[in-house]
Amino acid sequence: MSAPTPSADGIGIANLPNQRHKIVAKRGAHFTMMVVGESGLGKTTLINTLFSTELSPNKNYSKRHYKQLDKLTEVEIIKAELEEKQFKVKLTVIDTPGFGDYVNNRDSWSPIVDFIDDQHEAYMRQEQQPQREEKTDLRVHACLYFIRPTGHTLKPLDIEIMKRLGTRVNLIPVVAKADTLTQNDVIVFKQRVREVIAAQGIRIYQPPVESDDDSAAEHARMLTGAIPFSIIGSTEDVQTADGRVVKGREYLWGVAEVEDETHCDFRKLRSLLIRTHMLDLISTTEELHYENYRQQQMETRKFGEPKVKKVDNPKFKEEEEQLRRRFTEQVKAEEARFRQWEQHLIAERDRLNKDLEMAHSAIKQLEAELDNLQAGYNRGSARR
Ligand SMILES: Nc1nc2c(ncn2[C@@H]2O[C@H](COP(=O)(O)OP(=O)(O)OP(=O)(O)O)[C@@H](O)[C@H]2O)c(=O)[nH]1
Ligand SMILES: [Mg+2]
Repeated sequence: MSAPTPSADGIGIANLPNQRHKIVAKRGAHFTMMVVGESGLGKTTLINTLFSTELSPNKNYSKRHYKQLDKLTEVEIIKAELEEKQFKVKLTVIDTPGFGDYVNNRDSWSPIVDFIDDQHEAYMRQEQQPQREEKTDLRVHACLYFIRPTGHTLKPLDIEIMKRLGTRVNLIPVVAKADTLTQNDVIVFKQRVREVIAAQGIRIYQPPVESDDDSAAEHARMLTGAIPFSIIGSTEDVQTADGRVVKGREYLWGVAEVEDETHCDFRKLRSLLIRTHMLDLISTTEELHYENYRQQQMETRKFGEPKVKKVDNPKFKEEEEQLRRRFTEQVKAEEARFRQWEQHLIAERDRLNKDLEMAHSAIKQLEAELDNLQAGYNRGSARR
């Protein structure tokens, strides 16, 4: 049997040996990948590069390619169907809008984490239905996380997001725009990123090393060593100094080639995704990430009960806390205003009472004077 080493062309899965692969091969595979990262790092470009290098019409795949915009999350869903030797792959790529690079911008990335959870949730709910065929399934099998090629290290925001993603999906970190760093800087940067990932306990996808297959094990080790994959994305055909036409980016010093392994790890990444590890990504998602989600949900709610929406969503908690604070402040301000008004009323009442008393005593005095006058008048008229 042939080993799952990267073949020069073709999806490669059709050739895979073991039993599970045969079963999946019969049904066809449904593979969903997602790109995540700061704005402008080349996520959309990488997707297009994948499509224009691997899934081009001159390869013998049948391809249906359409885009769908999810209004709620603003993700773009691109679907394609690949077929090779009667082995079908339904490929779904989810392009997400990049978030800003400023600190504390939870609002922009928590929808992405929610999206992943929501797909698990939707699948779980469908599993609980009596008719369990024909499920719509957008569970993410591979999530590419784009790292800005700063040459320094991971940013706190990267660490925070990667931690959350790593516990939910097969997380594959990539160094974006590798052509903007020198080859040596890429090596150093990748090493630093690996160190931070290890130190921070970020979970990333590790290609499994098969003990019974030497060349596959070697391939897996080579892939693992290349993580985070450095990427050059481009859909442009450019001409190299030696006259070849390749996908790449043109510079004064020459061409940065997408598919040249000395320039970047694009081929390794593509091989992992589309050729050698697609089925492993699918089965680890089912057996590990989906199962984790399912178990967690089973522990926190009764069977069939709807998801308690956003209970442990930090963004929601923060908002709730802010609302509560604002509400308390408003109540306090209102109370103070009321007390002031009450005091003002009491003072006014006192003042009026005093006025009234004064008016009363004035009346009494006038009455007394009147009495006196009357008495004087009576005495006078009596004398006459
Ligand atoms: N130098 C270099 N530029 C790249 C590369 N990939 C993409 N770009 C350029 O970077 C810019 C942004 O690329 P996009 O693919 O739109 O980036 P994005 O991550 O999808 O951005 P958002 O959708 O805003 O999150 C474009 O001008 C691309 O041509 C790369 O590998 N190297
Ligand atoms: Mg984009």
